[in-house]
Amino acid sequence: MLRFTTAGESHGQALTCILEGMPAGVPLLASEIDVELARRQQGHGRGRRMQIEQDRVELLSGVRAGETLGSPIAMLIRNRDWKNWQEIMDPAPRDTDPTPRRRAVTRVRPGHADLSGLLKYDRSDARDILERASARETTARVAAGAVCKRFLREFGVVIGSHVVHLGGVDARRPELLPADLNAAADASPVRMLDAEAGARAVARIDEIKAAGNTLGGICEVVATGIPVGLGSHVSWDRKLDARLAGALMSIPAVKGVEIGAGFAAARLTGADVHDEIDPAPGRPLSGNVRRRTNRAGGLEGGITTGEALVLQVAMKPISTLMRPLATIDFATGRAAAATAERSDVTAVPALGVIAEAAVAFVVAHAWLEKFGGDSLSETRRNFESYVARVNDRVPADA
Ligand code: EPS
Repeated sequence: MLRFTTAGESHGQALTCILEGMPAGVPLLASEIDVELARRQQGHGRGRRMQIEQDRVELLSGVRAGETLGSPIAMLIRNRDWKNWQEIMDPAPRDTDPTPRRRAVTRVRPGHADLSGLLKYDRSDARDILERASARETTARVAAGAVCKRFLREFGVVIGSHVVHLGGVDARRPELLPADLNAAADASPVRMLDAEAGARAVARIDEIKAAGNTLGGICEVVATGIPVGLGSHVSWDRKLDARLAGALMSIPAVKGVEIGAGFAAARLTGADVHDEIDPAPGRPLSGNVRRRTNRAGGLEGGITTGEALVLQVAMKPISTLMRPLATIDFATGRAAAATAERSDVTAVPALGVIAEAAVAFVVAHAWLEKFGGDSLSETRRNFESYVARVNDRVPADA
């Protein structure tokens, strides 16, 4: 079974990730993972930290001569900023340590994990919480997702994303998405496909930055090349909708996920929502049919339909404001202005890249559940024999 875990603090030595369950024989280069890490660092509205870091992965295990071995893949991404934080983050006690250590955070930020974490973990410096709650951790998730993407690419699955809303600015969604969605989105400083809206979003970010405030937004993730039949209708925890939503909701600051038409479907009638089906010979991945529309977002009954997976992910504004909100000082119990740590004005352009990684992991997990083998070739045989069977079920000349 495919699984991964990450470790690492935002200003610690490094972020790490162990991904286990990837079959042997998947071509994999560190440079391919680095491409995804670099994409995550982009976007107008990021803070100074992204100028310090140039995230690069070191493959510590599980890969040899450019191919996975089937053993756990351990990945390390060093924090360049660590050299500025050693004294603050040193795992060992230091004789010269003041109590608390320098840069202690007690003016807890509304919206961050600071206060709830302090109370839950019985700490007195919110740095003990925020270092792990920071979205820096998503670097390690993107590394895991990059390996999953590389695996899925062997089968023709492509996962991309773009920003559809940022801080009050809606981007027009083209009827037909560009053939290379990520190339088109990555060319925009806010990853929007609508250049005019993109320019307005950039101006809005600059305006909000000057006001010491922050912005949220919405990304759309699209995955193509997935056959009918991943996930299952039979039990709650096997429904792919639930797994996708769970993985996406676990991204820091994400507050909502929609699948296909999402919440809008609840306001419409059945005739306006459900995707009618036509015969379509030559589409083996969907059983030689085509939905006239894809309001279901590629999922019916918790199972993929063979149409594109389409998901939207909503992120709230970042909770570190340079013009801080009212809070309490945990050290004194008195009213105070929240800590204003260096942060981003918005990370919505990066959200899409992180969401792609989350979707890649869930799809790869479901893929291996259905077609799983210890090697890529075994997995491919299982996949091909299943697709051949699906292809036979609906007569091509129906
Ligand atoms: C982030 C690194 C962080 C922030 C941001 C995401 O760097 P630093 O804390 O050193 O400025 O830029 O973290 C947050 C938005 C947050 O709320 O913690 C990154 O690598 O994505």
